[in-house]
Amino acid sequence: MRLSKGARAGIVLVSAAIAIGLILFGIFGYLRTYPPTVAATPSPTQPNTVDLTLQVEGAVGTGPHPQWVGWYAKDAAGKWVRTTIYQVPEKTYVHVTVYEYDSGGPLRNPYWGKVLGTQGGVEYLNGKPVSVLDAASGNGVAHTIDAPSLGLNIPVWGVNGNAKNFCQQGPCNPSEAHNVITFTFYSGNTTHTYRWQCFIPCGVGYLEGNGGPMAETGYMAGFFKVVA
Ligand SMILES: [Cu+2]
Repeated sequence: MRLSKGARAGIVLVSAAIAIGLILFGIFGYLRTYPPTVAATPSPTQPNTVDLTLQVEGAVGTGPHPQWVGWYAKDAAGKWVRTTIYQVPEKTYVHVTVYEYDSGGPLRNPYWGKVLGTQGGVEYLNGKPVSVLDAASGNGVAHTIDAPSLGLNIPVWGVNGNAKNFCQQGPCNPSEAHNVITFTFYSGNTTHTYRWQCFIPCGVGYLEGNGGPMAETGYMAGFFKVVA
């Protein structure tokens, strides 16, 4: 059977429309779920508390920009997921552990060295409580976790970039040079999505250090989703 010209044109047009629809569905589906959300897990020891475990490194090692600086979060199965979107319950204490593998330096604004918004006004740097970090000395500050609407400013102390076991590519592991920073904050009494970002212009190679990973969710910017 020979199809008429009109019928053939119709088949081509309908096929093209279906193909374009499928491509758009795929693209928007990807954008909706990227990067993924990792939920904090209930603390096995503390009441009304969830645990969130993160790591940050100079090169994430995976994804579209393996050389970019960025964060991972540990999911409920113990797998490291490259993301900056974290889900926590409302009216809950969030106990955060950060494994820090990147080198640091002086801060452009020393105020960012002050710990703000945590239980007791401190963070614990390798087990020791500190309320302010002097980034002009030692390894300096590598990154910060800032969620202004939660009042949170967490300076994260760097490692020596010349260390023999400096982690070159993520996800890193504790046999490589690192600091452990822990702190606890209250998630608040309402459901809300809070933006957070690193205040250190750590996008090396971009204008003033503020482009690239600094401008993209999943690297140096993300969200705390506070849910019911
Ligand atoms: Cu940073």
